[in-house]
Amino acid sequence: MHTLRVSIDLKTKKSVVFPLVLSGALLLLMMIVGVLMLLAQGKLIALDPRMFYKIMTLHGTGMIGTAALAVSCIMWYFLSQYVSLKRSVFYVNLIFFIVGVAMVLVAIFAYDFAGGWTFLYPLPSISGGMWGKTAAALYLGGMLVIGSGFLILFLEAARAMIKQYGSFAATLGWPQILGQKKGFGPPPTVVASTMVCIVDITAIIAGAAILLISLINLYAPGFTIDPLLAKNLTYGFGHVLANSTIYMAVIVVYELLPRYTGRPWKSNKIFLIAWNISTIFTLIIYPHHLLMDFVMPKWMLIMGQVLSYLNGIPVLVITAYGALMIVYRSGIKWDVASGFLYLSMFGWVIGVIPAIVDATIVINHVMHNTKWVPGHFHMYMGIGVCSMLIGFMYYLTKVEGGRSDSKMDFLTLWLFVLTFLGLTGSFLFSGADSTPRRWAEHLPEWIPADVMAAFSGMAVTLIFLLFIVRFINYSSKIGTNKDHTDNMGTPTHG
Ligand code: HEM
Ligand SMILES: [Cu+2]
Repeated sequence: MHTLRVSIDLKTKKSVVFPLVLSGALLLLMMIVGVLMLLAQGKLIALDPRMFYKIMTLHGTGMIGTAALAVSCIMWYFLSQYVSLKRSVFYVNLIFFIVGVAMVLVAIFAYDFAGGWTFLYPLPSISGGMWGKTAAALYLGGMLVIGSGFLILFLEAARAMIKQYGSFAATLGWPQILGQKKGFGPPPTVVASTMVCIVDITAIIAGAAILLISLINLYAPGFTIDPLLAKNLTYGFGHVLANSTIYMAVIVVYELLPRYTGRPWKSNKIFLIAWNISTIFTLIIYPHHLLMDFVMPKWMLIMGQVLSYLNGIPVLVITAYGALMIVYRSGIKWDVASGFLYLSMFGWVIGVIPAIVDATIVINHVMHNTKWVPGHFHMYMGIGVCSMLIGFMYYLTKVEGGRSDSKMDFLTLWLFVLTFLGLTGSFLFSGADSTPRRWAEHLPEWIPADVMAAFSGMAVTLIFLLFIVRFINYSSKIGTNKDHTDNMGTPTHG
């Protein structure tokens, strides 16, 4: 017996609505900004290079930050079923996020900060006259505020899980892996949330350290840090935070595909081992961003390369395989939400392949600063993470808000995937053609792919606008729908 609804209280259900609307609006804005960059690179509009780097900084920061906020709603929503979370902490993070975003916006548009979302030391303080101390301080401070909000959120999730299950060893299923306990480990959502807490708390602490040092360095230039250590801390933060979005988002797949098919998703031994491996690897593979820094210890670079091959693979394989198995001959009745969740697997798989290519040291020396890199991460962020998010939003408005799927919803589902493939395909093409990334000015030979990307990007943006309108239209009804049976009742689906 199963129902599509999740048994958590109404207030928790409603609490995710505003952050999801906010995230949707911000993602849309960032997409428009992305299209502007492409139009400029493709010489379809004239954009002052100074403005290009400002909006490039905005797009990178805004996309990663907003994606993290949006998928943290997925984690919060489903984790609430198993542990008791303090809702006030969820709101505190939201407030920190809004304050931090405001600081970042002021830094970029009022004070001209354009140092990139990676704020690589010592660039924020040495801008060659492009921006001043206030700009850098507001940007770094804003990032620190956003990071602190997330830190509090993950600490709360960690606290609640440890209270419920005893320890992280238990939530990662060590007793089952070691054979001390028979049967299945904790629910997949708890396993995934543990992983996310471990990697993100570590990442944010590394990030906070380098942000604070950079801030002090702004006002006390004598206070310096070894730039290589700074780069390690920065990527230890940036890589992990960006990467962890997919591990938060995938929770929606573990929770909903079983509800759609009436088959449980259990954490068996292989599942648990895969998540344990990915926990460690996610933390230690960031040196793949430093493959060009020849002064790095060689063993770290080799580790970064070899483990990058393996990093996402265990979780990706058990998840994609698990999704196939759970759906196979289940008689599932597809709707738009489950369609998105299924397609997200595809986005994740195809997004990882170019990443593996890039993580090879010899290839990386040629490819790393080309558009190949944005090509790969736009694939798994766009078709992977965004599809999981949109699937969650469609699920909420349907099951909790009484919306029903229209033909248009199905059409936009396919158009989203196809146009996003067009966008990322153009990026990969540019990369293979040796177009550098992060350049405002492109050579004539590079322009056709930019134009192709610009038009695909415009289509993606328009379709995403439709999703957001659809969500907002039904968002106020979330929690009020009585058509589907309540959690304790009899099933209406399956
Ligand atoms: C319509 C959709 C999108 C468009 C048109 C777009 C466009 C772009 C462009 C043109 C760049 C700069 C490429 C270069 O280096 O030359 C870029 C970079 C980037 N994008 Fe997107 N993007 C889109 C969606 C996304 C999404 C969904 C995410 C993540 C959730 C994302 C995250 C990033 C990041 C992190 C960068 C790197 C910024 C940097 O190099 O500092 N983008 N995007
Ligand atoms: Cu990375």
